[in-house]
Amino acid sequence: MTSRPAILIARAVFPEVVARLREHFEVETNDLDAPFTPVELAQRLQGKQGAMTTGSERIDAALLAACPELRIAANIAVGYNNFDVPAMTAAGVLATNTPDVLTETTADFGFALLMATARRVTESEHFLRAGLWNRWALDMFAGAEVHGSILGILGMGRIGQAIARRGAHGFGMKVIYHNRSRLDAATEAECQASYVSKDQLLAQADHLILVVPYSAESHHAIGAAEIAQMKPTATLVNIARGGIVDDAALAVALREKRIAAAGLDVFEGEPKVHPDLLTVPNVVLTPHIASATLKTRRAMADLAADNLIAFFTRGEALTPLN
Ligand code: 8YV
Repeated sequence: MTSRPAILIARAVFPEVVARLREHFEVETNDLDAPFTPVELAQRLQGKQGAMTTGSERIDAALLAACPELRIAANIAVGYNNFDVPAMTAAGVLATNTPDVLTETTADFGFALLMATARRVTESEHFLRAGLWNRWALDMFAGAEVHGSILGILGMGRIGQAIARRGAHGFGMKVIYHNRSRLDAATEAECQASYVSKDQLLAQADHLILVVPYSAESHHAIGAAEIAQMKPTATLVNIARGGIVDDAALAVALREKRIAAAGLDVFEGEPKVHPDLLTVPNVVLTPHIASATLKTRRAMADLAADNLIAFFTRGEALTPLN
Protein backbone atom coordinates (compact mmCIF):
# COMPACT_ATOMS: atom_id res chain seq x y z
CA MET A 1 0.00 0.00 0.00
CA THR A 2 1.24 3.44 -0.81
CA SER A 3 -0.20 6.85 -0.15
CA ARG A 4 1.35 8.32 -3.27
CA PRO A 5 -0.93 8.79 -6.26
CA ALA A 6 -0.40 6.38 -9.14
CA ILE A 7 -0.07 7.65 -12.69
CA LEU A 8 0.31 6.19 -16.16
CA ILE A 9 2.59 7.85 -18.70
CA ALA A 10 0.89 6.56 -21.82
CA ARG A 11 3.76 7.11 -24.30
CA ALA A 12 7.54 7.28 -23.95
CA VAL A 13 8.69 10.67 -22.65
CA PHE A 14 12.06 12.16 -21.74
CA PRO A 15 13.80 10.19 -18.90
CA GLU A 16 14.33 13.43 -16.96
CA VAL A 17 10.58 14.05 -16.95
CA VAL A 18 9.85 10.48 -15.82
CA ALA A 19 12.43 10.87 -13.04
CA ARG A 20 10.76 14.07 -11.85
CA LEU A 21 7.35 12.39 -11.83
CA ARG A 22 8.77 9.45 -9.84
CA GLU A 23 9.65 11.90 -7.04
CA HIS A 24 5.91 12.45 -6.54
CA PHE A 25 4.05 9.45 -7.89
CA GLU A 26 4.01 5.71 -8.41
CA VAL A 27 4.69 5.75 -12.14
CA GLU A 28 3.92 3.19 -14.82
CA THR A 29 5.52 3.86 -18.20
CA ASN A 30 5.09 2.55 -21.73
CA ASP A 31 8.72 1.97 -22.60
CA LEU A 32 7.91 0.24 -25.90
CA ASP A 33 6.04 3.42 -26.91
CA ALA A 34 3.43 1.42 -28.86
CA PRO A 35 0.11 3.30 -28.65
CA PHE A 36 -2.40 1.44 -26.46
CA THR A 37 -5.73 0.28 -27.85
CA PRO A 38 -8.70 1.74 -25.92
CA VAL A 39 -9.03 -1.60 -24.05
CA GLU A 40 -5.33 -1.67 -23.15
CA LEU A 41 -5.46 1.95 -22.02
CA ALA A 42 -8.40 1.20 -19.72
CA GLN A 43 -6.52 -1.82 -18.33
CA ARG A 44 -3.34 0.18 -17.71
CA LEU A 45 -5.32 2.92 -15.99
CA GLN A 46 -6.81 0.57 -13.40
CA GLY A 47 -5.77 1.85 -9.96
CA LYS A 48 -4.33 5.06 -11.47
CA GLN A 49 -5.42 8.53 -10.43
CA GLY A 50 -3.53 10.37 -13.14
CA ALA A 51 -2.67 9.93 -16.82
CA MET A 52 -0.14 11.68 -19.02
CA THR A 53 -1.47 11.39 -22.55
CA THR A 54 -0.73 12.45 -26.11
CA GLY A 55 -3.04 12.88 -29.08
CA SER A 56 -2.95 9.08 -29.52
CA GLU A 57 -4.96 8.37 -26.35
CA ARG A 58 -8.68 8.99 -26.34
CA ILE A 59 -10.28 9.89 -23.03
CA ASP A 60 -14.03 9.49 -23.53
CA ALA A 61 -17.13 8.41 -21.61
CA ALA A 62 -16.45 4.68 -22.11
CA LEU A 63 -12.87 5.00 -20.85
CA LEU A 64 -13.97 7.13 -17.91
CA ALA A 65 -16.67 4.61 -16.94
CA ALA A 66 -14.03 1.86 -16.97
CA CYS A 67 -11.56 3.92 -14.89
CA PRO A 68 -13.48 5.37 -11.92
CA GLU A 69 -10.32 6.24 -9.95
CA LEU A 70 -8.98 8.60 -12.63
CA ARG A 71 -8.89 12.26 -11.52
CA ILE A 72 -6.74 14.02 -14.13
CA ALA A 73 -5.50 13.51 -17.69
CA ALA A 74 -2.63 15.79 -18.68
CA ASN A 75 -2.27 15.98 -22.46
CA ILE A 76 1.16 16.63 -24.00
CA ALA A 77 -0.42 18.74 -26.76
CA VAL A 78 -2.20 22.03 -27.09
CA GLY A 79 -4.95 20.41 -29.19
CA TYR A 80 -7.26 18.21 -27.15
CA ASN A 81 -9.72 16.68 -29.59
CA ASN A 82 -8.66 13.31 -28.11
CA PHE A 83 -10.47 14.41 -24.92
CA ASP A 84 -14.23 14.43 -24.51
CA VAL A 85 -14.06 17.39 -22.13
CA PRO A 86 -17.80 17.49 -21.24
CA ALA A 87 -17.64 13.75 -20.37
CA MET A 88 -14.50 14.38 -18.28
CA THR A 89 -16.19 17.25 -16.47
CA ALA A 90 -19.27 15.09 -15.81
CA ALA A 91 -16.99 12.37 -14.40
CA GLY A 92 -15.10 14.88 -12.24
CA VAL A 93 -11.86 14.36 -14.17
CA LEU A 94 -9.61 17.35 -14.81
CA ALA A 95 -8.27 17.88 -18.35
CA THR A 96 -5.10 19.89 -19.06
CA ASN A 97 -3.16 20.76 -22.24
CA THR A 98 0.13 22.49 -23.13
CA PRO A 99 -0.58 25.95 -24.59
CA ASP A 100 2.01 28.73 -25.14
CA VAL A 101 5.19 26.61 -24.89
CA LEU A 102 4.80 25.44 -28.52
CA THR A 103 3.38 28.58 -30.13
CA GLU A 104 6.48 30.05 -31.78
CA THR A 105 7.99 26.67 -32.72
CA THR A 106 4.76 25.59 -34.39
CA ALA A 107 4.48 28.92 -36.21
CA ASP A 108 8.07 28.46 -37.45
CA PHE A 109 7.09 25.11 -38.90
CA GLY A 110 3.93 26.52 -40.45
CA PHE A 111 6.14 28.93 -42.31
CA ALA A 112 8.63 26.19 -43.23
CA LEU A 113 5.82 24.14 -44.75
CA LEU A 114 4.35 27.16 -46.50
CA MET A 115 7.68 28.00 -48.08
CA ALA A 116 8.50 24.39 -48.99
CA THR A 117 5.07 24.15 -50.64
CA ALA A 118 5.20 27.46 -52.49
CA ARG A 119 8.79 26.97 -53.66
CA ARG A 120 8.38 23.26 -54.49
CA VAL A 121 11.27 22.20 -52.25
CA THR A 122 10.49 18.50 -51.84
CA GLU A 123 9.21 18.03 -55.39
CA SER A 124 12.47 19.42 -56.79
CA GLU A 125 14.55 17.39 -54.33
CA HIS A 126 12.86 14.17 -55.45
CA PHE A 127 13.65 15.14 -59.05
CA LEU A 128 17.30 15.72 -58.19
CA ARG A 129 17.65 12.51 -56.14
CA ALA A 130 16.09 10.54 -58.99
CA GLY A 131 18.97 11.66 -61.22
CA LEU A 132 16.66 13.60 -63.53
CA TRP A 133 18.55 16.91 -63.34
CA ASN A 134 20.65 17.14 -66.48
CA ARG A 135 20.25 20.80 -67.44
CA TRP A 136 19.10 24.07 -65.95
CA ALA A 137 15.91 25.64 -67.35
CA LEU A 138 14.39 29.06 -66.87
CA ASP A 139 11.06 27.73 -65.65
CA MET A 140 12.38 24.72 -63.76
CA PHE A 141 10.32 24.26 -60.58
CA ALA A 142 9.16 27.86 -60.79
CA GLY A 143 6.83 28.23 -57.84
CA ALA A 144 4.69 30.86 -56.17
CA GLU A 145 6.03 34.10 -54.71
CA VAL A 146 5.92 34.24 -50.90
CA HIS A 147 7.12 37.75 -50.00
CA GLY A 148 4.57 40.43 -50.79
CA SER A 149 1.79 37.90 -51.41
CA ILE A 150 -1.52 37.49 -49.57
CA LEU A 151 -1.34 35.21 -46.54
CA GLY A 152 -4.69 33.80 -45.44
CA ILE A 153 -5.03 32.31 -41.97
CA LEU A 154 -8.02 30.22 -40.88
CA GLY A 155 -8.03 30.16 -37.07
CA MET A 156 -6.46 33.15 -35.36
CA GLY A 157 -5.46 31.86 -31.92
CA ARG A 158 -1.97 32.07 -30.49
CA ILE A 159 -0.33 30.10 -33.32
CA GLY A 160 -2.30 31.90 -36.04
CA GLN A 161 -1.17 35.23 -34.64
CA ALA A 162 2.47 34.10 -34.49
CA ILE A 163 2.24 33.08 -38.16
CA ALA A 164 0.66 36.44 -39.02
CA ARG A 165 3.55 38.30 -37.39
CA ARG A 166 6.06 36.28 -39.39
CA GLY A 167 4.19 36.93 -42.63
CA ALA A 168 3.55 40.61 -42.11
CA HIS A 169 6.80 41.69 -40.45
CA GLY A 170 9.23 39.20 -42.02
CA PHE A 171 7.89 38.74 -45.53
CA GLY A 172 5.91 41.90 -46.18
CA MET A 173 2.77 39.86 -46.78
CA LYS A 174 -0.73 41.22 -46.67
CA VAL A 175 -2.36 39.15 -43.92
CA ILE A 176 -6.06 38.30 -43.91
CA TYR A 177 -7.74 35.96 -41.44
CA HIS A 178 -11.00 34.35 -40.54
CA ASN A 179 -11.86 33.21 -37.04
CA ARG A 180 -15.00 32.45 -35.05
CA SER A 181 -14.50 35.76 -33.26
CA ARG A 182 -12.73 38.83 -34.51
CA LEU A 183 -9.53 39.90 -32.70
CA ASP A 184 -9.45 43.18 -30.78
CA ALA A 185 -8.12 46.17 -32.72
CA ALA A 186 -4.77 46.27 -30.86
CA THR A 187 -4.01 42.60 -31.67
CA GLU A 188 -5.08 43.06 -35.30
CA ALA A 189 -2.74 46.05 -35.55
CA GLU A 190 0.15 44.20 -33.95
CA CYS A 191 -0.31 41.26 -36.36
CA GLN A 192 -1.10 43.63 -39.26
CA ALA A 193 -4.00 41.29 -40.02
CA SER A 194 -7.43 42.13 -41.46
CA TYR A 195 -10.57 40.18 -40.64
CA VAL A 196 -12.48 38.79 -43.65
CA SER A 197 -15.32 36.32 -44.19
CA LYS A 198 -14.41 32.69 -44.89
CA ASP A 199 -15.50 33.16 -48.52
CA GLN A 200 -13.23 36.21 -48.90
CA LEU A 201 -10.37 34.32 -47.24
CA LEU A 202 -10.70 31.44 -49.71
CA ALA A 203 -11.01 33.71 -52.74
CA GLN A 204 -8.21 36.16 -51.89
CA ALA A 205 -5.42 34.15 -50.24
CA ASP A 206 -2.30 33.29 -52.24
CA HIS A 207 -1.25 31.02 -49.40
CA LEU A 208 -3.89 29.66 -47.03
CA ILE A 209 -2.78 28.14 -43.73
CA LEU A 210 -5.10 26.26 -41.38
CA VAL A 211 -4.57 26.67 -37.64
CA VAL A 212 -8.10 26.07 -36.39
CA PRO A 213 -8.84 23.50 -33.63
CA TYR A 214 -10.58 20.32 -34.71
CA SER A 215 -14.27 20.07 -33.77
CA ALA A 216 -17.52 18.91 -35.36
CA GLU A 217 -17.77 22.47 -36.71
CA SER A 218 -14.33 22.43 -38.36
CA HIS A 219 -14.64 18.88 -39.76
CA HIS A 220 -14.00 19.13 -43.53
CA ALA A 221 -13.96 22.93 -43.29
CA ILE A 222 -11.88 22.65 -46.47
CA GLY A 223 -13.46 20.27 -48.99
CA ALA A 224 -14.07 20.28 -52.73
CA ALA A 225 -16.44 23.29 -52.58
CA GLU A 226 -13.99 25.41 -50.58
CA ILE A 227 -11.01 24.44 -52.75
CA ALA A 228 -13.07 25.46 -55.79
CA GLN A 229 -13.27 28.98 -54.31
CA MET A 230 -9.46 29.27 -54.12
CA LYS A 231 -7.19 30.74 -56.78
CA PRO A 232 -5.72 28.11 -59.14
CA THR A 233 -2.28 29.49 -58.19
CA ALA A 234 -2.92 29.24 -54.44
CA THR A 235 -1.28 26.90 -51.94
CA LEU A 236 -2.89 25.30 -48.88
CA VAL A 237 -1.09 24.31 -45.67
CA ASN A 238 -2.61 22.29 -42.81
CA ILE A 239 -0.72 22.22 -39.50
CA ALA A 240 -3.88 22.00 -37.38
CA ARG A 241 -5.53 18.57 -37.37
CA GLY A 242 -6.42 15.85 -39.80
CA GLY A 243 -10.10 15.93 -40.67
CA ILE A 244 -10.21 19.71 -41.12
CA VAL A 245 -9.30 19.06 -44.76
CA ASP A 246 -11.15 16.45 -46.82
CA ASP A 247 -7.96 14.66 -47.88
CA ALA A 248 -9.62 12.70 -50.71
CA ALA A 249 -11.03 15.89 -52.23
CA LEU A 250 -7.68 17.64 -51.83
CA ALA A 251 -5.85 14.84 -53.63
CA VAL A 252 -8.22 15.18 -56.59
CA ALA A 253 -7.83 18.98 -56.62
CA LEU A 254 -4.03 18.71 -56.55
CA ARG A 255 -3.96 16.16 -59.33
CA GLU A 256 -6.23 18.33 -61.47
CA LYS A 257 -4.17 21.45 -60.53
CA ARG A 258 -7.25 23.26 -59.21
CA ILE A 259 -4.80 24.72 -56.70
CA ALA A 260 -1.05 24.82 -57.19
CA ALA A 261 0.16 22.83 -54.21
CA ALA A 262 -0.43 21.81 -50.59
CA GLY A 263 1.66 21.18 -47.49
CA LEU A 264 0.26 18.76 -44.92
CA ASP A 265 1.58 17.93 -41.45
CA VAL A 266 -1.65 16.28 -40.27
CA PHE A 267 -3.97 13.74 -41.88
CA GLU A 268 -7.37 12.16 -41.50
CA GLY A 269 -6.80 8.86 -39.68
CA GLU A 270 -3.04 9.45 -39.24
CA PRO A 271 -0.56 7.80 -39.12
CA LYS A 272 -2.34 6.44 -42.20
CA VAL A 273 -2.17 8.83 -45.15
CA HIS A 274 -4.71 8.85 -47.98
CA PRO A 275 -2.99 6.80 -50.72
CA ASP A 276 -3.80 9.35 -53.42
CA LEU A 277 -1.81 12.01 -51.53
CA LEU A 278 1.25 9.77 -51.72
CA THR A 279 1.18 9.77 -55.51
CA VAL A 280 0.49 13.43 -56.36
CA PRO A 281 3.75 15.38 -56.82
CA ASN A 282 2.56 18.84 -55.76
CA VAL A 283 2.16 18.12 -52.05
CA VAL A 284 4.69 18.32 -49.23
CA LEU A 285 4.01 15.69 -46.56
CA THR A 286 5.40 15.64 -43.00
CA PRO A 287 4.49 13.30 -40.10
CA HIS A 288 2.85 15.65 -37.55
CA ILE A 289 6.08 17.38 -36.50
CA ALA A 290 5.07 21.05 -36.28
CA SER A 291 5.98 21.29 -32.59
CA ALA A 292 8.95 18.94 -32.91
CA THR A 293 12.04 20.66 -31.68
CA LEU A 294 13.76 19.00 -28.75
CA LYS A 295 13.42 22.14 -26.66
CA THR A 296 9.70 22.50 -27.31
CA ARG A 297 8.79 18.83 -26.96
CA ARG A 298 10.66 18.85 -23.63
CA ALA A 299 8.80 22.00 -22.55
CA MET A 300 5.49 20.34 -23.47
CA ALA A 301 6.30 17.22 -21.44
CA ASP A 302 7.50 19.38 -18.54
CA LEU A 303 4.27 21.41 -18.57
CA ALA A 304 2.16 18.23 -18.58
CA ALA A 305 4.25 16.95 -15.64
CA ASP A 306 3.86 20.26 -13.82
CA ASN A 307 0.10 20.00 -14.30
CA LEU A 308 0.06 16.57 -12.65
CA ILE A 309 2.33 17.66 -9.80
CA ALA A 310 0.41 20.91 -9.18
CA PHE A 311 -2.93 19.12 -9.22
CA PHE A 312 -1.94 16.42 -6.74
CA THR A 313 0.11 18.69 -4.44
CA ARG A 314 -1.87 21.95 -4.51
CA GLY A 315 -5.24 20.89 -5.88
CA GLU A 316 -5.07 23.02 -9.00
CA ALA A 317 -3.39 22.60 -12.39
CA LEU A 318 -1.51 25.27 -14.33
CA THR A 319 -3.38 24.99 -17.66
CA PRO A 320 -6.79 23.43 -16.94
CA LEU A 321 -9.40 22.96 -19.65
CA ASN A 322 -12.37 22.30 -17.38
C1 8YV B 1 1.63 17.23 -30.52
C2 8YV B 1 -0.01 18.87 -31.54
O1 8YV B 1 2.94 16.89 -30.70
O2 8YV B 1 0.05 20.15 -29.57
C3 8YV B 1 -0.63 19.69 -30.47
O3 8YV B 1 -1.86 19.88 -30.51
O4 8YV B 1 -0.61 18.60 -32.51
C4 8YV B 1 1.40 18.43 -31.40
O5 8YV B 1 2.16 19.50 -30.91
C5 8YV B 1 0.79 16.03 -30.80
O6 8YV B 1 -0.56 16.29 -30.71
C6 8YV B 1 1.15 14.88 -29.87
O7 8YV B 1 0.43 14.91 -28.67
